Amino acid sequence: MTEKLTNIIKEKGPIKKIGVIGMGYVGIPAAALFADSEEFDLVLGFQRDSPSSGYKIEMINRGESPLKGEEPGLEELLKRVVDAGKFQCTPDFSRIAELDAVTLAIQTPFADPKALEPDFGALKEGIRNVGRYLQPGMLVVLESTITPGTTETMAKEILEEESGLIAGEDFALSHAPERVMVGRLLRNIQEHDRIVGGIDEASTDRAVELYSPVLTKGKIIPMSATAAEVTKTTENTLRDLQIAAMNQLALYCEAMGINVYDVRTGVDSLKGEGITRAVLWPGAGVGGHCLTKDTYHLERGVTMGSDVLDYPEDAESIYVLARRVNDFMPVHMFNLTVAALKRLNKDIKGAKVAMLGWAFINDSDDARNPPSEPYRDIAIEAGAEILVHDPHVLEYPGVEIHKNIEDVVSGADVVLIFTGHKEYFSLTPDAIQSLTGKQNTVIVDGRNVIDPDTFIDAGFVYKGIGRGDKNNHSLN
Ligand code: SAJ
Repeated sequence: MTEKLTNIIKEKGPIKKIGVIGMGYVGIPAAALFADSEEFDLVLGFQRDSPSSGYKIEMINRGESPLKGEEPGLEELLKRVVDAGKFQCTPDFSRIAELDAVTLAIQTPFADPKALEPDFGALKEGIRNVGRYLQPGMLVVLESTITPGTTETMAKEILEEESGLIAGEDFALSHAPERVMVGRLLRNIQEHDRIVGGIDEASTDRAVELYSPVLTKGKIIPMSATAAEVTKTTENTLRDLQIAAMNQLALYCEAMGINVYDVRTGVDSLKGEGITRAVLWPGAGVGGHCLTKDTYHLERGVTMGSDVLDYPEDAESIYVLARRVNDFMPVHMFNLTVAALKRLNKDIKGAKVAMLGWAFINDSDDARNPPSEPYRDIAIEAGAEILVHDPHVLEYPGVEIHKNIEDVVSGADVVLIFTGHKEYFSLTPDAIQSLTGKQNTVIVDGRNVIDPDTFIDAGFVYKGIGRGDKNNHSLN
């Protein structure tokens, strides 16, 4: 920590004016909550006036949220702070110069999911814009999910290069990762504990001053910037690992002819006094924009580490292995499909497959990195004819999403359940049989939605993830 920065900040006084860069599902609620606090006088939301998202500027300045879907409390909060003149949206990045603190909440997607290289292009542009107008004593906070080491290296370098100022001496620099879930944005920001990590103590302290006023139930957990980056990527990496542990167990249970859900109930019964196991759920795969990428951020971060990693020779990272197990599940769904058809002396080639569920998560329209996509790709490759139903997903590039389940199931040889949408829990053998018109329709349950015996007794050829006790049932 340098005296110089501490003195400049003391001279500047408490944070009063804040900027938020990136008017998306992280930036908008964050800006509105800063504006709603008595501690702060003005919040500026910065949005490029681009053809694709420039419309947000006008909308936000009318007090309307450009975010899709239900966000409890956000519309009213936005209206209130805009009408009070405490929050406004602008494309004029030069106004950064009048602020005390700036946060950046800019997406860091994969440039190409196969390459697993993050696309930091938009984030770098945002950081460069801040650097151009950076003033002594300002605080800069990165909220995006980033590879551990990014704040201390890439962000610091760009800000210093653009401003001619020195991080940790002339300005404060921190990382405070977002932990919000669509549908509960405001509540998550207010109630989740907030990880706040500075490149030095003065930066951490200034970021603690910025975030404390918006927390209700949540508390601040201060640490270094790199520890904060590792915390964020690790919380998703460990979740992915826990899911992979259950997916691997499901595959073992199928091989051993037992029901993974009996085993899960048994293991989960060991509770309390610190002996609880985090047993998640096996399924048709892991999708979304968090768990599919954060493991690779963590893995890349460790290569940027200061010391050589001491690790068992030639052993693969368990985290990367977890990703491989989870990415295998759609392939396993395909293998179950082929095995079931074989029991009817049918081939996947030319088979009509009805896929129920495209979204990566139950009862949602979010179809980012859906496990259903790799299944569809390999099944089409193998010559199957695929129709996709999803009650929530409206469209997806290159895939026709049907809204009428009858259109998708009629004449099908195979019915697949890929997403546990609540609509699918009421599927009955008769309804499906009358649509498929088949003596023995194949049904493959990827999300433990249907009761195996109900369908087996009605003549279906059943396969289910983890259902080793049912997957080789006798045919009626
Ligand atoms: N999944 C399983 N088995 C499980 C849980 C999930 O197969 O037991 C699958 C889901 O079907 C889905 C994928 O994993 O395809 C991801 O599901 P998710 O519930 O983790 O949802 P995400 O990807 O939206 O994760 C977000 C993360 N939140 C943030 O990044 C702020 C994650 O850290 C949260 O733990 C998670 O939400 C949550 O708990 O809701």
